[in-house]
Amino acid sequence: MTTLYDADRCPYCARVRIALAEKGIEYETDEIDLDDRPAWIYEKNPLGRVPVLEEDAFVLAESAVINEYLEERYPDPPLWPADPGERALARLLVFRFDQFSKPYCALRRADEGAGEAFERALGNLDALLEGQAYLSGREYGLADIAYVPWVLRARDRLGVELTRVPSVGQWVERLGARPAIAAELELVAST
Ligand SMILES: N[C@@H](CCC(=O)N[C@@H](CS)C(=O)NCC(=O)O)C(=O)O
Repeated sequence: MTTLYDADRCPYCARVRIALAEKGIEYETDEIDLDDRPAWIYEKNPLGRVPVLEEDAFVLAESAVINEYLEERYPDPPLWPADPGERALARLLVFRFDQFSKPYCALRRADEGAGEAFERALGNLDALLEGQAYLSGREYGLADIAYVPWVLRARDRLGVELTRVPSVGQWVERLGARPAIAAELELVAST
């Protein structure tokens, strides 16, 4: 059995929830209270963070690594582009995710100048999405899954308007048609 140590409000967990749903993998969820974490979670992940994926004795942390694992273990449907160059560029986006998450966290903290910095970060995504339908390239995939949880939370929880980044807005609309993303949208609305 596959178990996901999960937290509804966590966007890193959302990455894994979405990948599991896209691949049609059955799993159990163990919801972790992030404000009162059980001590045993440190046995699963020494950093004490979620998500953690468990399959019998196999335990794996780090959302980007978990999703790479899921892609290799369950190759259908593929969530990386077939073209090596396109795949490398999509991986680069995931690798450099801090450039997006840092301005997002600053915005959540309401740091000075955070609104402008986050607009710039969104603007970078917008420029990319003007030339390609998905962050992963020509097809939807793991780079989209890596970023969309934060974009949904920025829009629906932090009141960030996507009108100034129309390509991002259209990308979110396109993604929202997918059941895996629609389920995440519902979760964001309900938590
Ligand atoms: N790099 C990790 C980050 C995971 C993470 O920061 N999870 C948060 C919840 S959204 C957490 O567990 N926070 C508890 C802590 O940092 O102690 C990943 O990609 O899985």
